[in-house]
Amino acid sequence: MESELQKDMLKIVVFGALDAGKTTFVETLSGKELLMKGEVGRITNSFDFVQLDHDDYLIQLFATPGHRRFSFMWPTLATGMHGAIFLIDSTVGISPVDQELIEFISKYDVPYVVAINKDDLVHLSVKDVKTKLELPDEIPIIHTSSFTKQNLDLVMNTLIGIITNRNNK
Ligand SMILES: Nc1nc2c(ncn2[C@@H]2O[C@H](COP(=O)(O)OP(=O)(O)OP(=O)(O)O)[C@@H](O)[C@H]2O)c(=O)[nH]1
Ligand SMILES: [Mg+2]
Repeated sequence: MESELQKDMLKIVVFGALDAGKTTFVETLSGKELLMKGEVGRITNSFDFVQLDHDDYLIQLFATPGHRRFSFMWPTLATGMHGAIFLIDSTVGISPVDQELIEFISKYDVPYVVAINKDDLVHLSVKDVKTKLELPDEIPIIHTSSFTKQNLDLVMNTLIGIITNRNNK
């Protein structure tokens, strides 16, 4: 088996508004204790970090703070990322912070996947999300639940597939 050191590293960053479920997403997906869990009173004020062994890659997975007060962290965490996951909180719908975040992510020339999270509570339509965020056709939009693990692997595999295709061109 290839050792972790021989694998290519991918930096993937999870964005989303306050409480969208970013920390839970990273914890559930990894299934292990985070190397960094930067929260106080369940509000992330710095970042979360975990390292994952994924087939050909070593994934460095970060989650950002959603609170507007800590948005100064977003550019720092985005530096050098190979791809992003953007979480929407289905129980809230599309908020002004979502609009701001999608603009922010789009400025980086990296692939991203939109996850409509908390699908176990409220089901938002893909069409609605796509229209409200004015997403280009090529952006994958996937229903997820950080609680039930619904489609978390699919989100990660979809994003890694796009990054790999792009790197091979
Ligand atoms: N039902 C349900 N609850 C969720 C899901 N994801 C997260 N939660 C809950 O939503 C709340 C916020 O989750 P966090 O993972 O802390 O959200 P966050 O996006 O990291 O929050 P900030 O980093 O502070 O912006 C917690 O009570 C979670 O248990 C989900 O998919 N379904
Ligand atoms: Mg968090």
